[in-house]
Amino acid sequence: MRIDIVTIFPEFFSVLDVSLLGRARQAGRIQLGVHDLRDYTYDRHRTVDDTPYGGGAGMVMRPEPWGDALDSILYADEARGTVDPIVIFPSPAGELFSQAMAQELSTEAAIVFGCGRYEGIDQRVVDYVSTRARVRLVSMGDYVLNGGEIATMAMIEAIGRLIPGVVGNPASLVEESHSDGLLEYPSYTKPAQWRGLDVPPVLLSGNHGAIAAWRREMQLERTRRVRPDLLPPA
Ligand code: JBK
Repeated sequence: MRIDIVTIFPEFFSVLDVSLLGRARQAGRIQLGVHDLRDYTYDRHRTVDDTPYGGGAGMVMRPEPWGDALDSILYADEARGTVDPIVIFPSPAGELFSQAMAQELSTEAAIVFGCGRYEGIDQRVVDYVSTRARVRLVSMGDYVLNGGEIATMAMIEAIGRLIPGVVGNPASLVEESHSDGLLEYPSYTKPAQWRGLDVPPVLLSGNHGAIAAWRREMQLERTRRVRPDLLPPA
């Protein structure tokens, strides 16, 4: 998968050099391009924002550098033979990100992330790019961030680990929270007793049927208690 990022903080993405994703890049499973939006400005101060038409607090990102940066990335994709890239703008006004969306996006050949700052990007950037590529506005959740960078990082981690060969043990992909629509059961390891706290005896019983039933019950109990919204109406 080819991933391109447009941002005014390219240094943020140096963490993608390490860990699982870093190894996936070295193995050639993920190709990453990080682009500084300010490289597409032509004034002395490398200005990327301005006051909003119609008034209001905060600044809006001007369309020209965004248009040039995205044109350049989409052109390079075409020249490389990368087919049909999807462009994602992290935004509190977008559709909510989910494991299902991560699953869907992990099958894309190329994703471009546009990280806005300030009060957002001039709407014409989204409107224009929509005429050239598939575009999605995606939200990580209903809280306020300073920009799209951290949301992009979270999406890249969620998507990247679903790419075949990126996570060493594919079984660990199926057993986690959200992959079956329920929260995870609690996990224990050695020692069997610690600070007066015992591992639930069923886990030491060797009875695989009883263990599976107990884990299922724990998943349901946790989900009912903290995330009833995840349960089917019944
Ligand atoms: C938020 O993706 N988001 O959720 C997001 C992106 C940019 C700014 C934000 O406040 N929530």
